[in-house]
Amino acid sequence: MATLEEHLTDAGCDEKLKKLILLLSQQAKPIKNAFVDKQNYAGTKNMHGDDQIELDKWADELLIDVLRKSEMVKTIASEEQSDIIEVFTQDKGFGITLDPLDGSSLIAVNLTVGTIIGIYGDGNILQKGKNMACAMYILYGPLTTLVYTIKKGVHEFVMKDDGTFELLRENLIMPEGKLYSPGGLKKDHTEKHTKFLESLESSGHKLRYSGSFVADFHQILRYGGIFSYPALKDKESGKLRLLFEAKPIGFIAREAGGEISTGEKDILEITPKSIDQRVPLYVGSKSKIQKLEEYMRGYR
Ligand code: AHM
Ligand code: MG
Repeated sequence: MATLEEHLTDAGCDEKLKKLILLLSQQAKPIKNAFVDKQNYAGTKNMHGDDQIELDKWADELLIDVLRKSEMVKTIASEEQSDIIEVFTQDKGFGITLDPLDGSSLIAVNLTVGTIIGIYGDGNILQKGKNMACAMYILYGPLTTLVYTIKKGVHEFVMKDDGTFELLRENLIMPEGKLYSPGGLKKDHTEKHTKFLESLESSGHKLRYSGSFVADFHQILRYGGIFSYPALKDKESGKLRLLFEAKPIGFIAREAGGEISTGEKDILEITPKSIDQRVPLYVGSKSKIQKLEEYMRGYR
């Protein structure tokens, strides 16, 4: 089975981008190993008001430190940091977005969490998601796996004991599927969203929701269906963050034949105004996103 490095080479990946993806993949082992010792709350909050877990902060600092030293990166934005980090580079350098540990409330209950990464070729992270050079995530579950796309298919790798990654599945395509993963409290859902969820329920869709977006999305990617974290009655933008969560996951979904939408428009077409922007989010099989948009327009 091909290693991640061989796979990137065979795909004709640009040498610098390959080096960067491999560098990021090498952080999976130290992060996974740190789960044992870094379970406590750090006693701090991030800019979104979430309590930071020790491991969250540690993984954030590790990734930022490694990227700063890489001499390949111009800008870094992390869900755990309030400002964009500018790094001096000789040439143009990449732009990176990081959700160091998505789903971190699940660390304490030993459910799957993950690192979500977006890579922009020209250092500008405040541009449309469709312009990304690469999106990837690492899942820390029973296996540690890595999913990436450089717009040449979506591929999944598994980490071996030495921390390197080996191909598990190539060219993932999201099936139509019958799962739904609904975020947000039912009492806060809008009428249109509720109607849409009821249509899924009455047509035999099964509810699967863990509270870790990246893990819930991975299940949708493999088995098909739809994940939602919608606009809520008192929070029009929902919960999930455009830069750190929506764009990279959407980039992977689209490449696997799926779609991502706010319910009204394509998330990969949104130019972010700020790094902490939130967005109502639906991601899943193409026909389900089409149906959802019809519900949102009031056509159903
Ligand atoms: P996090 O990045 O701080 O972990 O927050 C994002 C998480 C997502 O992974 C998940 O979809 C959502 O928050 C869960 O929220 P809720 O607890 O409202 O279901
Ligand atoms: Mg997150």
